[in-house]
Amino acid sequence: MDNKEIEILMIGLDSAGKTKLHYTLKQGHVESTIPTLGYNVETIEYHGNNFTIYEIGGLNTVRILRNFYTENKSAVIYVLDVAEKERFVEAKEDLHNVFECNSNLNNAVLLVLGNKLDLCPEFDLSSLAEVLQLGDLKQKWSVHGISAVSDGREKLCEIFEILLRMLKEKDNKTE
Ligand SMILES: Nc1nc2c(ncn2[C@@H]2O[C@H](COP(=O)(O)OP(=O)(O)OP(=O)(O)O)[C@@H](O)[C@H]2O)c(=O)[nH]1
Ligand SMILES: [Mg+2]
Repeated sequence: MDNKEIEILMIGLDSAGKTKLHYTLKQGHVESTIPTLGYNVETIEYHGNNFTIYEIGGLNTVRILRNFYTENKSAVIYVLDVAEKERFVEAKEDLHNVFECNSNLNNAVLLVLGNKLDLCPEFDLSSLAEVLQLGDLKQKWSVHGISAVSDGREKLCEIFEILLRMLKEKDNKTE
């Protein structure tokens, strides 16, 4: 299989766990995080592929930055805190807003990560498709559960396997 250079936009509301996930993927661990007041970019090598993740701070005032980083993105990772149910509607609106405002992302695949599963292990991930109204999106999507705190790097790297599979399926369809 050819080695791939894959650019990813990672977004989600503030405090969803994006930075925690990003640095655990990159370094294997991270002690503590502070709200991201801009963006972080890291390239992570996985099985010969380079995944460059552009992670944009989720605070209301920072979120707008993501609109400048949508070019050449094959995938969007949307991180959601499953323990913060009172913000699900806000997350749904945020997610749809991103795709409505950025036609660059029309062809991207979407991976929704239900994060902080350690806080509510009984959470029904399959409910997220409806909660976030994923069926209304034209992008190909998938939902996966994680804990950026208790899952190790190896487990979190399943995300890359899922993305590779989604991108391959999409390529097969458009050939
Ligand atoms: N229990 C638990 N806490 C988590 C998890 N992921 C992140 N956190 C905590 O949630 C808080 C916010 O995490 P961040 O990674 O800084 O969140 P963020 O999405 O980057 O937030 P912004 O930079 O504001 O957009 C931190 O205190 C993390 O330690 C998780 O899976 N489980
Ligand atoms: Mg952050």
